[in-house]
Amino acid sequence: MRIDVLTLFPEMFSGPLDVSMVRRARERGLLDLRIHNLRDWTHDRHKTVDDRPFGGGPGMVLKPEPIFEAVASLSGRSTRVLLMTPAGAPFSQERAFWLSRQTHLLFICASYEGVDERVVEALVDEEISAGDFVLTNGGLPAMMVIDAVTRLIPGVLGDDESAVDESFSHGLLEYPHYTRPAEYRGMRVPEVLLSGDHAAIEQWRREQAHRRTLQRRPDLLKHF
Ligand code: JCQ
Repeated sequence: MRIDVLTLFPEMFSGPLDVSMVRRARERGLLDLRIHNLRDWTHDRHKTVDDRPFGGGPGMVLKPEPIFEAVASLSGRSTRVLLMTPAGAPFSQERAFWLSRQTHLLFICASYEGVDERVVEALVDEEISAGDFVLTNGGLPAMMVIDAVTRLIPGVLGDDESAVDESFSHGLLEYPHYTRPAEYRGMRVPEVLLSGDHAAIEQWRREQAHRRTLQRRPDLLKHF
């Protein structure tokens, strides 16, 4: 998969995408990730990317011209253009899986100021929200989506790791996990996990997942 990112702060993207599984995916050629500075598509001396809003009001708005030119130069037949914004559809594991089956994603990272609506109308396929809060710019949400999508690209996760995913795709929160030692500072691992009774273990985990989901995220149980 190829992923292009348009941002005013390309420096943000070094670090999170240079470690762990995203790094491995890039090294193995499963992910071709390219970070671009939106200012590279300006033509004036000051590399102007924003301007005052028509109708007045506070803040600035990202101008359409640099974004239109950047998207034209970076996108092809099969490009999916994504805009990170609190006004978008909430991101989800289901959306991550769908995006992981695309061949080319292009992220537009706007700022709190927002972007000229003609960009949304003419260029953007999908507006995605990382949650109900406002950030200074869409860089962190884009990195979040890139991380969630990358681990689902076929061949990135090992078979062992892929199984972990299933519990969330089943729509429940994960059951609690334990490792050695069986007792630590007086805290014991639940006996059933030490029993070797795989049917009992499976039942316990199912119950724990349901109980947790009911307690913490009852909204998730609507699917059941
Ligand atoms: C994304 N949750 C929060 C902020 C406007 C495109 O317009 C805007 C973009 C941003 C940056 O993204 C976020 C965000 N998901 O703050 C305001």
